[in-house]
Amino acid sequence: MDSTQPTSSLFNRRGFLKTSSLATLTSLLGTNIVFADRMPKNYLPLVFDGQIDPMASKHKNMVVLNDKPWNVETPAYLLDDAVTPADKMFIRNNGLIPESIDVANWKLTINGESVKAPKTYTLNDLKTKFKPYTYQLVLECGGNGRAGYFPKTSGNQWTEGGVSCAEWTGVRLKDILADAGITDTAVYIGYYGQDLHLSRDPKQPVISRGVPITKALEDETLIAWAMNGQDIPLVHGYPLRLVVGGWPASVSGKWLHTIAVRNKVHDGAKMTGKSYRVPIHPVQPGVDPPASEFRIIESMPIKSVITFPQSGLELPMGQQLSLRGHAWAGDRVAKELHVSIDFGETWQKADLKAPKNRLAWQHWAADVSFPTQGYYEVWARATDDKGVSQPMVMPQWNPEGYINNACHRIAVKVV
Ligand SMILES: Nc1nc2c(c(=O)[nH]1)N[C@H]1C(S)=C(S)[C@@H](COP(=O)(O)O)O[C@H]1N2
Ligand SMILES: [Mo]
Repeated sequence: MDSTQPTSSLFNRRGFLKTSSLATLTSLLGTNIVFADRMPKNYLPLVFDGQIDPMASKHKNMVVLNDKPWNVETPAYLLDDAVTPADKMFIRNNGLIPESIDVANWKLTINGESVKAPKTYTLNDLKTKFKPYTYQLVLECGGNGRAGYFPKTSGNQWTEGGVSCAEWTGVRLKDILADAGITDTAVYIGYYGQDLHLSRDPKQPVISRGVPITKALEDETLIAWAMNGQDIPLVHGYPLRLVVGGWPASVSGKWLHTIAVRNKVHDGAKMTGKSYRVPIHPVQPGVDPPASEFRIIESMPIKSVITFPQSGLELPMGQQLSLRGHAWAGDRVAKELHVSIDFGETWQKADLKAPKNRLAWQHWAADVSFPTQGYYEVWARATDDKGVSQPMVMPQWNPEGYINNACHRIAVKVV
């Protein structure tokens, strides 16, 4: 477990709450404290004794890939909900969870070369001076699927579960930028969050990424303070987060305090070098070209997941199987989804629903029958509105192991 004490500055040495309110505790816990009104004043709930373990508020079958920093993935069958609940949402941290969140004084600053004048907003300004919007937005880590590449690439070995689709509420970034005033030199935005580098050196940046101004100004690009109708859980960016659906989730900055409007491509931590970039031209697996031959990953590729049943199901002979899952396509829309039980030889069309809103994932379902007893694999393959489909086994290999959108497969034994 992480040896740091992410809540230490919230509590004094005797474990009494220093700053805060029930709202903070609720957010840290990811749920309400029932009978909170009967808790002794300044009482420290047991769960906070020692350190915050982000797994305390996660489903027990979540898979820890790394605990320093925390990287936790969701097994595909746990992604079955229409909207991903907090306890089944993957965690991808590059640094340490912030130790003290001063909600009462939290501010968002808009600055950078291409704002008319820097401007600062309190949380209350954001909540009261702008119109709030709620969208379901897919956040998929650029490294999701990395474990499927051969030769193996370094980094967290995500399988299928570095993806979520929660319901985010906040204000449109475009409304804030209109209020602050930007100039026509604006090219990109970059975010800054409050997390600490693993070295605990406050001068070392953790991650500061962004998107072109056109993507930043889309209706669905939110500065969010709520997830699934509640405060954003601490580990997912409490109290404020940039949420940009359809692009690598690394552009959705957690613990957000500043957005810079840049007159050039943002050059913050993990924007440069080979981070979140792939070779411009296809490379032979294992070949790592110089950084100048890489491009920034923008919209994520078409992808889908089978969320029911869990791989390994034993099904009685003669019984139909009702499969289901989700499909998403970055900035595009998934148009069709097909399933195969014979290693891709023949395909059966599934029922694929429209997204709840742009950049939300889409639910699909299909009933399949198996001709004989024995071992089968069920494959799901989505196609986007430009006719691009998922590769069946492995897409173009790349040195950092990004954007593996190969078909998800599950094993079924008919007995
Ligand atoms: N401040 C900050 N924002 C961040 C990160 C981070 O380490 N620090 N990780 C990014 C990456 S790489 C991903 S994939 C998503 C993960 O979001 P989640 O942990 O809420 O699922 O957050 C992004 N935003
Ligand atoms: Mo990520």
